[in-house]
Amino acid sequence: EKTRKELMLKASEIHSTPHAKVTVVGLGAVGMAGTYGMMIQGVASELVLIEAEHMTDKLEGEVMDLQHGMTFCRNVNIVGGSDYSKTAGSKVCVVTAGLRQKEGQTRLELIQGNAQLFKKIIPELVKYSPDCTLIIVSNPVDVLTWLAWKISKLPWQRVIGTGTMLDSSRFRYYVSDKLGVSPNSVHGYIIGEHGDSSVPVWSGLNVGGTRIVEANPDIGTEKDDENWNLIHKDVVESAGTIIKKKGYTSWAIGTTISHLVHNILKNTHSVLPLSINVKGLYGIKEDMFLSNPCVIGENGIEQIFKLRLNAEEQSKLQKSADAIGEVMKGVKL
Ligand code: 6V0
Repeated sequence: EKTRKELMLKASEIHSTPHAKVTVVGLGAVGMAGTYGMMIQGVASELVLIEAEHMTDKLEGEVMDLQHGMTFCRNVNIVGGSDYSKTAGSKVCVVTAGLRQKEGQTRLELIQGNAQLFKKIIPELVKYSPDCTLIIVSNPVDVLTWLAWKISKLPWQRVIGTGTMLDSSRFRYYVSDKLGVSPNSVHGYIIGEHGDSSVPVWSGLNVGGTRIVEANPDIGTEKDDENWNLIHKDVVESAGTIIKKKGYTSWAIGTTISHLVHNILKNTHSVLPLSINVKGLYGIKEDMFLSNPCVIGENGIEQIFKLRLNAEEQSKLQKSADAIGEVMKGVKL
């Protein structure tokens, strides 16, 4: 303090109000990759990291390690703890806490343990940041986003699952690799469950202003002698393959989180496939969260695209909704 006074004259009292403040709950592989993405891409001005109490050493180690790189990043303040009062006034809260799949396990099998965790975490987040947008990453993401919406009592537009944003990115990558173009020049969506029953919308896949189905009418079907449908198989199996090889997935979901939070804080109105309440869409009658392309902005979901699905896509989407519905039935609110 003495040295500071020697160096500088105080010109005003500092009243800090939260600006682009983002909370991340759960500092495992996914939470850390998302945090690191946001830090190096200059997405947030304040990052608050929350871990379970028995993980204090891990939390403090991670926070210190990130802080020591702040010199080379755009301005961001990073703090951590297990006390939710630190999260007050967050614009976006990202939940990545919870169990992850073991080799051979499906995402839907994680529900009981992670639902219990959400009953503790979500009320704390909403208590301190009642105006936040909640982003759910933990699996099974569609069912947990629905649960987070129910627990939080926030408007559904502000409770969003990353859903098939990751699956669609994998899809675009594999298509781009086959065509020799950049992944961000490929426009295509995977919708439905983030998981085994996801639905690739081959009918809308386009590159360079051209729908690929017009060049290959059999694309995505068994009839196609180029087997483009294997791309969707690769997408579905990619988490399992990566988990088998390195134990967990992190970098792609980390950049997904960072990109999504950027689009919310910067109010970009970008179109992203996200897990949202689709009641009333495609003949779905009850509250249910699954992925569909949406327009996203600073207050959450702004518009929902009405995809012109062909009969096969529509029937696959119904099956995906049924798979999610089955798991929802087992969750006690
Ligand atoms: P991990 O590395 O085991 O990390 C989970 C973290 O959550 C651990 O550090 C725990 O200590 C922490 N945690 C547990 N309880 C609490 C609590 N009460 N408060 C705060 N933190 C807590 O798992 P990983 O990071 O690999 O995965 C996290 C979740 O993300 C899992 O459910 C994955 O299945 C899911 N993923 C979702 C993806 C998606 O596309 N939606 C992609 C990848 C993983």
